[in-house]
Amino acid sequence: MTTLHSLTEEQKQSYAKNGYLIDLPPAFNEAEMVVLNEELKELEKLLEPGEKLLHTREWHRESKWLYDICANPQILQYVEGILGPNFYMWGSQFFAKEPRSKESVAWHQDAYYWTLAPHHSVTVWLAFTDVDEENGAMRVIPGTHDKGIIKHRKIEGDSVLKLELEQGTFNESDAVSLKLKAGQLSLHDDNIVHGSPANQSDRWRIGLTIRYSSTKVRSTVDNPHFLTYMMRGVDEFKHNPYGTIPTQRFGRLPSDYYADDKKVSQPKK
Ligand SMILES: O=C(O)CCC(=O)C(=O)O
Repeated sequence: MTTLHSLTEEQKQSYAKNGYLIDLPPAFNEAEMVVLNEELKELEKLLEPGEKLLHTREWHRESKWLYDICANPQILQYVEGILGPNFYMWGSQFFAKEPRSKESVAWHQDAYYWTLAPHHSVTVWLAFTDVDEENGAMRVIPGTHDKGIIKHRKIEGDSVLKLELEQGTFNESDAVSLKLKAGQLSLHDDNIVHGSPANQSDRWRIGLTIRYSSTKVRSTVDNPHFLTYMMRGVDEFKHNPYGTIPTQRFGRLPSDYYADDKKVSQPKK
């Protein structure tokens, strides 16, 4: 059995100060990433016409392959360094940009979208391809995670998210690009200001986001779509309902699963 890497005190302090962390030993090696990228094609076969990888939100509920990635021991070891011993996973979604895609992700804070309290959630962004400035790596504004929630406004255009932070509410020149090799991951706080530009390269840019929260975090609305999976420790609070671990290797949620999103305010991106 391979030894798991834990976050060092220095790394924990850096996360607390900046709201994100990179430069960690990879969760998956090169050979494993080749296999995972092949297997991803099986998941893609389940997409319906007009859908893309972004539409895989929460498919870990129907796909054991995806669930197992979310429950990967090395990933959980890093998350434990941020959230402590008791936490669950509730969200997953691919963010992919094909070569030369104009699609961007507008500057935003995850917590603006999510009806969760208190503030103690972390996202793992697992690189399926190498990501850098040219192919549209995620960018963060260090230190914005502890400045509270900023107002967002509705937008149209090339961003896959239709809300963005109002101009002048943060300093874009402070942005840091989260450059990763396939198999590496970044961690980011749900309040940090982040987004990503278009893919200007001839390469794909694919990442899997996985959302984890401390067991003290609960959904602040009655939301049938919010299902949690204990990943480590004990659930002392039992605030949230549990999901069922899937048995089939590749499966998907129905395409109309989130059709009533407008009725229930709920974690969504
Ligand atoms: O992959 C991206 O560009 C954006 C992902 C994102 O917004 C997130 O993980 O919260």
